[in-house]
Amino acid sequence: MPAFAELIGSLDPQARGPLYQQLQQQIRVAIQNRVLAPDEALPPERDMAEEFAVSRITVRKALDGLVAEGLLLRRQGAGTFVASRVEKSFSKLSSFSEDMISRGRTPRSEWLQRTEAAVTPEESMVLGLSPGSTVYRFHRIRFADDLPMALEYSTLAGYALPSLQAVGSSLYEALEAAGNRPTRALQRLRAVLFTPEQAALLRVHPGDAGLLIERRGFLKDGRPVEFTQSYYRGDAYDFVAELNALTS
Ligand code: 16G
Repeated sequence: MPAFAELIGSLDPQARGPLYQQLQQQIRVAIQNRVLAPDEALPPERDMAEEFAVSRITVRKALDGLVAEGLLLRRQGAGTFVASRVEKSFSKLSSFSEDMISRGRTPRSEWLQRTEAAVTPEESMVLGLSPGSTVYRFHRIRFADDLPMALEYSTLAGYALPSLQAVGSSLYEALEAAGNRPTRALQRLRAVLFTPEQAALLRVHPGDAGLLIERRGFLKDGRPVEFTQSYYRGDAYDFVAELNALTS
């Protein structure tokens, strides 16, 4: 295996700008060009410091920035790895938690809002509920390990859950326990640019690209149960769909 500095190129002490930025840029380019592959481990910080003839503080600063950008991940006790994009199938009605667990990532959420309220006119149209019905609203930042992946704004028909507290870490787990997990869904997808507020929550830059996916989930008997707007980081997800030829 070639030395890391050989792989990504050594630093130029004559170049302008701080060394940590140079190192950062070289790692960034190596990730973009797949010289460093998804899930690949980086050498320990002290080895990198030695190889590039810089201090460990410089290495740490360079890596910290790339971790914050979502290009690298730190796993407790295991080291620093190149983050992989998550490939999500468009034909499976899976939950965020299931998607992450099946890829060896640990799902986690931070609550932005969790409320029980009377349905708004818009929600009543989308969920087919009569005015005055109860809905539950769950607004979350969704993380894979420590990386924010998506903002999710879900509205659930009140009949589908026993209470607001029934939802722990997974919405679909709670719906399944209540016998109300959707069995069919309609989705639409559109490109968005993140607002400053969204960007701050997802640790990206305002104006960065994202994907808005709206899902309307239905029960077996046809009743709509879920309406969710998910704003996924454009740099974290690949959506994959299998297409069949038209049959005449
Ligand atoms: C996914 C679904 C979302 C659902 C959530 C439940 C898409 C585009 N959206 O993010 O509609 O509410 O999973 O996840 O896939 P949970 O069970 O982990 O809370």
